[in-house]
Amino acid sequence: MRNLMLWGTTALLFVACAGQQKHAETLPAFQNTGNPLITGKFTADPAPMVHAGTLYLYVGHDEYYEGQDTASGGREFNITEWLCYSTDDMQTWSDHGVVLKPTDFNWAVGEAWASQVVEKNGKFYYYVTVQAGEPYTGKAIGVAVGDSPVGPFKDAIGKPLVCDTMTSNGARGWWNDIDPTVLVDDDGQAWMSWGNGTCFLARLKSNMTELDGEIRVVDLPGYVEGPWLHKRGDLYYLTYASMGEGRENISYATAPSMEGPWKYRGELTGMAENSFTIHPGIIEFNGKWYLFYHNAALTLDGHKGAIGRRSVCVDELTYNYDGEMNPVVQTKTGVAER
Ligand code: FUB
Repeated sequence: MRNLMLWGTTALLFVACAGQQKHAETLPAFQNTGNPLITGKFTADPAPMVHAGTLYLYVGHDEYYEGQDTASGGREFNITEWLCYSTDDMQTWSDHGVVLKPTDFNWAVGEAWASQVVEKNGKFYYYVTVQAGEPYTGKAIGVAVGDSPVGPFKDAIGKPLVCDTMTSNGARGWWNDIDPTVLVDDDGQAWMSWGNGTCFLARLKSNMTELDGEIRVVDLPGYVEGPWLHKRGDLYYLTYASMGEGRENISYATAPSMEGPWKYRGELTGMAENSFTIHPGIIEFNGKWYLFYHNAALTLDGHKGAIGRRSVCVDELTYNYDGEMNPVVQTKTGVAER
């Protein structure tokens, strides 16, 4: 009987592994040839996550449409889905395709702006920016949940996690609730920061789908949008898109705790090639740190890069003795091995 059970377990494991391998083999793949990293599509707002030895990279899909080049007022963007890519070594990348869309939130009417996925207790929480429909207004933050890094993901609460009426209408009014970033601290406490024109910060409840307590405002020099939270050792980092000379660059602040005080530490990058926006995504993987961002240097199907046709890139990130991040030079070679 014991032998039979052992055989059964082995057979099940074999079937499960064979299934996984087949899945990996059938995914489209590409090699890292430098920056831009992703060259098959226009992509933006990179959000890396490491799980079980694999780096997952979530991005928005910038899509060309007829008339895009003369559009203005936010219509330069046409982003209707989020994509996921993964790698075990930063060189060979698998393409998992579309993993979530604004239409997966029945209260949203579109616009797949910046997002981030984090894992807690074996669940994967996908925080997104969308355009909310009635009865909500403006930009809003939603949260979807799944049992695997590549989904399927389902709207976790059936309504926005943050909508316009919940925050002060500072510099950017109805569209300041964008670009969520979440840090799960070592004690399990999760924090979310977001915002355009104003940098908001709040605790999340342990269920990851409700805010816990007040929404604070973090005062950061030149803050525009795209915050990214990470921790290295005992130091907390809040990296963000700031206003450079007419276009965005990346700046950051550090703090000894998520409660602050946040100290401005300077610019991390210059402006991105050909792009008004830039958006940080920072992660440690296999003993190195990486800064993901986007520029608009790619030409695809005869369409040049533009404000709404961006391309995700990656360069290595290093720190100095006191935890400052050394300025990152945006390179063409990226982290491709030659
Ligand atoms: O991709 C749309 C918006 O552009 C993002 O939400 C911002 O961070 C900026 O990259």
